[in-house]
Amino acid sequence: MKEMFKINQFNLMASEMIALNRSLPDVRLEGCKNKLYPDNLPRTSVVIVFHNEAWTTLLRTVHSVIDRSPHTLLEEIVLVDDASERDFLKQQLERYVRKLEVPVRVVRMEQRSGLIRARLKGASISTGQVITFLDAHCECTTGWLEPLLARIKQDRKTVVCPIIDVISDDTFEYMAGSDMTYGGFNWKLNFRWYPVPQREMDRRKGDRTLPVRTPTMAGGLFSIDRDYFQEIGTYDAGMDIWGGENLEISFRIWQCGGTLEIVTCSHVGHVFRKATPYTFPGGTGQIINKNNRRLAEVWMDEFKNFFYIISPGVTKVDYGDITSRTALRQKLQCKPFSWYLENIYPDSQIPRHYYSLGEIRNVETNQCLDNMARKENEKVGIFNCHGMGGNQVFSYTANKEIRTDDLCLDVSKLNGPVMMLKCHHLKGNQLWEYDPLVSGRHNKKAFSQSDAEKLVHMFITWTVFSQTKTWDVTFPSNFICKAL
Ligand code: UD2
Ligand code: MN
Repeated sequence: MKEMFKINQFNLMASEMIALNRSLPDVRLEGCKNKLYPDNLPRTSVVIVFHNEAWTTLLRTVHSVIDRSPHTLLEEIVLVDDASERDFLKQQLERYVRKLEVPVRVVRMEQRSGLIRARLKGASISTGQVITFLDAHCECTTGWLEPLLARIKQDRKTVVCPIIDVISDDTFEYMAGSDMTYGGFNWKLNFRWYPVPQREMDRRKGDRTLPVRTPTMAGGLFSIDRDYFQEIGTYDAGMDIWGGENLEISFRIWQCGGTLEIVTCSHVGHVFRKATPYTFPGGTGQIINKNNRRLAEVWMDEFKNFFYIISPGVTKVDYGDITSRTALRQKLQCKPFSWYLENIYPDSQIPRHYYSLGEIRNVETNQCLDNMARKENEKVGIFNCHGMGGNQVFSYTANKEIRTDDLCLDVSKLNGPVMMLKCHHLKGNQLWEYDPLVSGRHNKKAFSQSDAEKLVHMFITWTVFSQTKTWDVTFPSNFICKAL
């Protein structure tokens, strides 16, 4: 079992013991089970790209689509082989799918191209009015398709994702995903799930069966109107192998006038893995950084600096030519990233309003605040400044937090210690006041230097439940916050 696990980074032995058409629990909310949808929904092509996928997971994906979708709504299934090296994925696969009761086409990339260009290929040869993308290790559950298509029929500029349930990489047990999480991202441009905020619950008047507007999509599972996919510029074909395309298309949809939603009545399972089983020709980090740079350069305006400053080294990676993508943004007259942060993702880790982004340095000792292992519930550290961003980057936000990514400086007890805790947006222990009088008292030298370098001064008072205290406990007294 352990040997086989390495092949795909999931329990292949378990997968092989499970039927390709196994039953699954109906995990939908009760209110979803008897919803009615129009008869004349648009038909979809289902595009599944794969590189060296296991036979059983790939075919279980295909069977679950066929078994749990009304065939009147299924135009075809398109399997795009991204230059796999396994024999069983060649003729054996073609022979197998020929017998299935829904047309399944197999197309092959001539060389390893990555999931982005493979999906573009699949989309270009497919013919359905809607295109539905799935990873190659998914299982669709009862009623997954109708709510997705119905939403697109209502509004062709709405791009829809199902709730992604978890298929255990160890036991293949099927576990319902939550309708109370939606997609976001952090300063490193990693996609992350976060709790659906209250404003979005309110907008739906508490009805959890209504779609959730989500700032980003996970990437693998979504449906989109074919013409709309064209109109908003499909994918960035300059992105390689894996990564970045999910945030890129999410930003693009929102900034260019579309809507991105999680349709909570639709559930599709996915095998989440802890490691990637396949190679990244050219180096994993290089490729992901390149893709992320392309999306940051095209879509994020000045907010790309949060990414650059926290990920030292990223800026050394060449991101190629982006002129066609910036031209697209121009042509579609897309809104600025600040609009997206303000209106679509106000709970973002990247603050829309901030005064300073950089290190917090003691000019006398040349030591900097450092959040060490970027761990929650750790005391904030003080180390020699390295000027490389990463753990020594903080921003002072309009909410008066001193934050790095999703962690905030927090003093819960009188006289410290100062901890890094998850930002809670409630001010209180995470509210930092800038008081020039107090900082002036501490160090005049800092100010004389500051004029030349546009230093933002020190924040040394804190407010706990509206009581302001001067803070002279854990920090050296004369820190300054300086833009890197
Ligand atoms: C997530 C997405 C995935 C994609 C990725 C970011 C979900 C459930 N999955 O990662 O779809 O958006 O984030 O890029 O939202 N593949 C190829 N060629 C390659 C590499 C991968 O065809 O060079 C295929 C692979 O076989 C799979 C799909 O692309 O079917 C996605 O890859 P993954 O499963 O390794 O990505 P995942 O789920 O970790
Ligand atoms: Mn996957």
